[in-house]
Amino acid sequence: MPRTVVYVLTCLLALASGYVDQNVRLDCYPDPGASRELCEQRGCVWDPEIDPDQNTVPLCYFPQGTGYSFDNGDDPSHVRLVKTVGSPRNPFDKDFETLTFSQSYLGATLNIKIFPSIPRYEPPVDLPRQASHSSDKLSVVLPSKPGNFSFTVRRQSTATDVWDTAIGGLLFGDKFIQIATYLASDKMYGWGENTHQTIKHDFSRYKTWGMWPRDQPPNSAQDNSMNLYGVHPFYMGLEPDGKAHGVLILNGNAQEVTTGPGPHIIYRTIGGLLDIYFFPGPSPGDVVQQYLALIGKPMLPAYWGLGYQLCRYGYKNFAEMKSVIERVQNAGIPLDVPYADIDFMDRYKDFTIDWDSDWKDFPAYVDKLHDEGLHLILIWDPAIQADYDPFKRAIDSNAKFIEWPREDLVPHDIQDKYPYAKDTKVMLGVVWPDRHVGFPDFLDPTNATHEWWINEFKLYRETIKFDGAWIDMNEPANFGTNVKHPWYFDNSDHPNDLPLMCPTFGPDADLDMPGYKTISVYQYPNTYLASKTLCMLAKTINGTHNFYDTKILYGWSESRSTQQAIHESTLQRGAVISRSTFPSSGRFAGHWLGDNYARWQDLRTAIIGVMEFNMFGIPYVGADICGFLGNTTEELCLRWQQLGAFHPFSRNHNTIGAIPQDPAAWPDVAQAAKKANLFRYRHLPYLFSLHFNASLVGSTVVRFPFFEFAQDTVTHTLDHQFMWGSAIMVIPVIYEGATTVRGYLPETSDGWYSLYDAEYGNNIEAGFHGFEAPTNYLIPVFVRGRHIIPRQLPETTTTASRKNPFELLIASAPNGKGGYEAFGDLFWDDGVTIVQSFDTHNYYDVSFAYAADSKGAKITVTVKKQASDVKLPALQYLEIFGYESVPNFDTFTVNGAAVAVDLQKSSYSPFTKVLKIYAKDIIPDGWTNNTIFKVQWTNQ
Ligand code: MIG
Repeated sequence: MPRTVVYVLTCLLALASGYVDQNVRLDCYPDPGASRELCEQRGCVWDPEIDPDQNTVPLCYFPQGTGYSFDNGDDPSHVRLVKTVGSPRNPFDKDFETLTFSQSYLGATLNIKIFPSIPRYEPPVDLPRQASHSSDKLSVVLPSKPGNFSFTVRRQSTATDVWDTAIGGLLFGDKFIQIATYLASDKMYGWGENTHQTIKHDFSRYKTWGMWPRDQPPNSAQDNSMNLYGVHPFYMGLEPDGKAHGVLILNGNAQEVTTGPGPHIIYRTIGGLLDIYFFPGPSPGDVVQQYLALIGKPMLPAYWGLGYQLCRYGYKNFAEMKSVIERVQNAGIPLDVPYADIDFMDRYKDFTIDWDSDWKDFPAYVDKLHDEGLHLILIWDPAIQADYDPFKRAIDSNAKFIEWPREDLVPHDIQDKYPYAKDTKVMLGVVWPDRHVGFPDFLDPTNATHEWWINEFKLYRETIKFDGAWIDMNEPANFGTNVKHPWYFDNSDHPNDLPLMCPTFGPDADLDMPGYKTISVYQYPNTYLASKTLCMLAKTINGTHNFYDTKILYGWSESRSTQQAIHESTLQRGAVISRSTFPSSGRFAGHWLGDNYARWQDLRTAIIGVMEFNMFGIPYVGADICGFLGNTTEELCLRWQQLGAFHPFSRNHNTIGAIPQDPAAWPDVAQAAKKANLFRYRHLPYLFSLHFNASLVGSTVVRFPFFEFAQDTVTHTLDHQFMWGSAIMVIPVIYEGATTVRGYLPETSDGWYSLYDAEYGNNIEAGFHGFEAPTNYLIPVFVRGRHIIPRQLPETTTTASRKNPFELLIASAPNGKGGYEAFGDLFWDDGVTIVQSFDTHNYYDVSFAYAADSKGAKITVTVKKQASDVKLPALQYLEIFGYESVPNFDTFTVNGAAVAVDLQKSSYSPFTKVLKIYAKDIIPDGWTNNTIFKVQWTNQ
């Protein structure tokens, strides 16, 4: 037969059989147990050629034409969809026969919704939903002919389709919803919370990522897609020309996303509806700003919250905690926040102290720490033991707990042991305390739960003066759900409390055993949606909702109440970090990346995790320095201290039973940590300004390098270096035994200067380098030209360093007219006052502009906004990189008046081109005399 005939016949056959190319398939059997027979029963196509051990291609896939149809006579803002005749049925639920497709805008943000005619659950997250702005636009394009329904989301300026759902596969049942789309490129970043080995998703294969909060230590040593503590159904895409867009699917149920080589994605959820937001960018920073206009901008942590933090689980006693703090202080390592983990409590009950041990001395010690300018963060688990005062006060004040839906389901063998719970439907579970616990319903709309939680914080603060809160186990975690012999039965520190059992068969198992359970169940042996948590059929929001729908918001809602509790109990800004998060958690809390391992792989994935959470609107984030689980090593801990000094939330934390890993445990680690922390503390005015800006206008603090250099495609796959704002590039050491690190400085006319031990202040060419990185140097750090960084001499607490004189680091860049320039900003406030609103908040907003040429230089300092109750310490020092002429220090003036330069401390090197000018009171304390300060000098 002629080849063309063969080709035509093959195509016809393919159409008839529904054949789909291996690269663009939509899995019809994402659950376990596929076989040809079962596949065909679903109306799907079975591919006998694929070897599942060699290949990730779906064996059983939806035929072409799966989905809904439409009639294009409709109003395009509300299109009626009808299930396509002959389309396979939803394998897991009954499809709604008709759906509505709607589109609208929130400023520049496009919102597409797909939903049936009956009301559907939408997560009650009360988002600010402010209109966004963009120089570009994304529009919806519908097919010109009636028939199979699909839509594209098209960028107006370039006609790039960022989504094209012509791939088909739309399904919509009560507990199984699916949508699939082609993407504009394979450059996709985000989705969470998962461990990503690379910043960019890998589209060379099919891979499914789970999103469902779980008390699950990340495992970085192995390629996996485990669902971790929080859920972030958000990604950023880079188009072929480097333009960026973002997509949020706002859904509150167990969900997952599959990436495939199309490049395409398949998104599945088991509840709610499809509520999809498209952010047009066109820069990555624009996308984040547009995203945060919708979900809310991050909280501003207290200034001390940016100090170094030291924690461990399993201090043997208070004496040990005290001695560790003292040895870290004695080593001269900056330290602001020591913690105690659950060890100090009376049998792990919140709001208690173990008075029968030496922890009785803890509260007095905290007062002493305060006198020294340190602050304290304590841990709270959400679960409250059912037989002590906080629980009784909750019941008495009508606070709500997660409950059984009906009295006849309550297990009385457990309930009746607890007089306060006996006549309630509170769903009792098991966590660290010795006896059963209830889980406060922080979504309770009556406010009684919120008020009770705040009141407990206030009462407790009469005992111990904490300043911030670490909220753990809020997925929420419950031990041993549906397990007859849970792990704690064999634990010497936990009694054998009867575990929580959820209905897994019969009419009450609808929610606990839905048709499709997502990869967050399928990837673990003997697992349910309720594993490690509460039963799906439990009731929340004062009995109106199922835990099946609201579990995702548990950490979010606890964060909201806890931020308020910290504010009301301390009357200060404080800081909260939460293990479980959801879009908009950043408004209330930061995050740590959970129970990582003390392994090099985990150090590497931490770099990625911190950049991702910044993109998710939670910039106050870090990983446990030196690693939590397992024993660290001296070298790993040293490198991690060096890296962690650049993470916004910078905390060394260790698990029970592991060897000590405070930085003073080894002299070399102590030296490295001291050096790295002193660098951090010196640059805190910049780091704080980045946080301030993030809260004020919506931005990131730590950034993927591609945020700044989207046109430089090398940055699109840089996995292990990151930026502080737009100005500082950090290239950490990530391999054992390394004394150099291969790193990349993006191509830019701004130029780069070294900020670390090797070639400090020198101009460094763009491109790949093997940077020197011995353990006694800082890790390689560079400042980008055209930027000005405010800094301060460091001290060993932020309380002290805040009082030191200011400095400006000026990294100059050619201005294109034969001269040089640089710009920067500083935000400053008292560091502790609660930010009710930036309109009324007391803060400094200062901008810096530098200009130089062969004749001389000028720095214009503009105090755009001045706080009335805070004094900005004097500006005394200027350090300029890339200064090309020999200055004449005698000509130094501020606003026309001569100011004496301290010639002992000032210098210029024509070789390194570093100029240092020290003068007492370049700008005196308060920066108050003027709103503009002109600092000038001429050259020789
Ligand atoms: O079941 O409080 O992620 O940071 O040290 C473990 C003890 C409970 C888990 C947290 C970890 C903390 C630990 N907690």
